[in-house]
Amino acid sequence: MKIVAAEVIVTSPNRNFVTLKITTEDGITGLGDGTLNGRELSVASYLTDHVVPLLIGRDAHRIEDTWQYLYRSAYWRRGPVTMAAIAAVDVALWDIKAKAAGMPLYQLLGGASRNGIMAYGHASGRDLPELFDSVRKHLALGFRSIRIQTSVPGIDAVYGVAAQSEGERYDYEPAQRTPLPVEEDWDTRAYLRHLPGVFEAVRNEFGPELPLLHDGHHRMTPIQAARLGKDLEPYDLFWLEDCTPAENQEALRLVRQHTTTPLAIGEVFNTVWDYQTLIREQLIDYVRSAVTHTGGITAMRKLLDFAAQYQIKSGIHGPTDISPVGMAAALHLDLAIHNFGIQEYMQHSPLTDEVFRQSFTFTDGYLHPGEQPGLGVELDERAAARFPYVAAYLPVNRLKDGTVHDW
Ligand code: GCO
Ligand code: MG
Repeated sequence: MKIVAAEVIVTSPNRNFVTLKITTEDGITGLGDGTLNGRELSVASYLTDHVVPLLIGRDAHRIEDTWQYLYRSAYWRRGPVTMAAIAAVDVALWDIKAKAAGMPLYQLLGGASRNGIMAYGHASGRDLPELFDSVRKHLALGFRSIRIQTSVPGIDAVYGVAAQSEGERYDYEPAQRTPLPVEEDWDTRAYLRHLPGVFEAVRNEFGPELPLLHDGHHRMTPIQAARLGKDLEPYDLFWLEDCTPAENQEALRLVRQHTTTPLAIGEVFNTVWDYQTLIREQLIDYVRSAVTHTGGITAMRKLLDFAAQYQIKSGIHGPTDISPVGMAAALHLDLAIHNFGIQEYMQHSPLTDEVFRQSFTFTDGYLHPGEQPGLGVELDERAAARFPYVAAYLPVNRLKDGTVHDW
């Protein structure tokens, strides 16, 4: 089944998305997500200038061969731009194969291993009443697992809190449409003092059963992360995410020696190599990669199979900067694998849903990819054309003295 066309579509219904559409000689089309928040046009160019010409005339059924061809032939391996571009091709080819088979993609991946996919939502607030309201709002939406982010006294703008606390749930978008990145500030000692009290209050208000998560966003040193993990133990977290900048994988040994709080890492990683030490030494509990940033279904499946040998589970990245196409790919994989843990889910805006028509559902805390052949997502190209690309930047974080910090 020859590929006759491949087209990159950049659209911005509230936020930017990069989608690859592949068409085969018998008219089947497949969609892949290549969105890299704040660096979207690099992936669009990588695809248009360097990948699309290689796809024309190839057999759409040869997914593994195409993956290896794109990964190895470039010579320059790994990196978020390359791996997002490969993911876009890979997911589009899986979409085509499943449509050709007349099955939802999860069937080709081995069929369902569960009835539904437990999802967690993002609650946040500048103070406890606002945070409690946000938790209640998420419970009312059906969420049964909730991430808790909060402001810290003395810090003016904490990433992921300010943007979400106003207005509707889909307002959370860390990339701002400003000419320069927004600057946020940070003080790790203040954060370490404040956070355990927040979790104590949330537990007192909502009881012991609700699974609670927290994202440290790479801001701590190993010894600070060890202390936070220990201080949070009484509140029984489902996970503490990205506690350190984990490209230093060995650093996690120290954190692990000090705390039994489960650890989740990897949304900024893009290959299995980034996890070698973390998985082999069982230094983490959940793999946070996105299908969109880690070379697609083909590569994620291998990564999660490797993790499964060490009882490490999936926690696939699913913020709104993963398009509905990337989300659907994650959901088919979540349903099929044995070592599923949890799925992050932040609903997209109504405008995004107008451009990307989806068949996945969210009921009583559980997602399901639906039964349409393929991924179950269609792109309305006329609607997409109404929303041209708008430059947007992720924030910069600075310590009180002005030093640039992780965010
Ligand atoms: C998460 C993430 C996101 C990222 C965002 C960057 O856990 O969902 O930390 O909020 O910051 O994807 O583009
Ligand atoms: Mg995160």
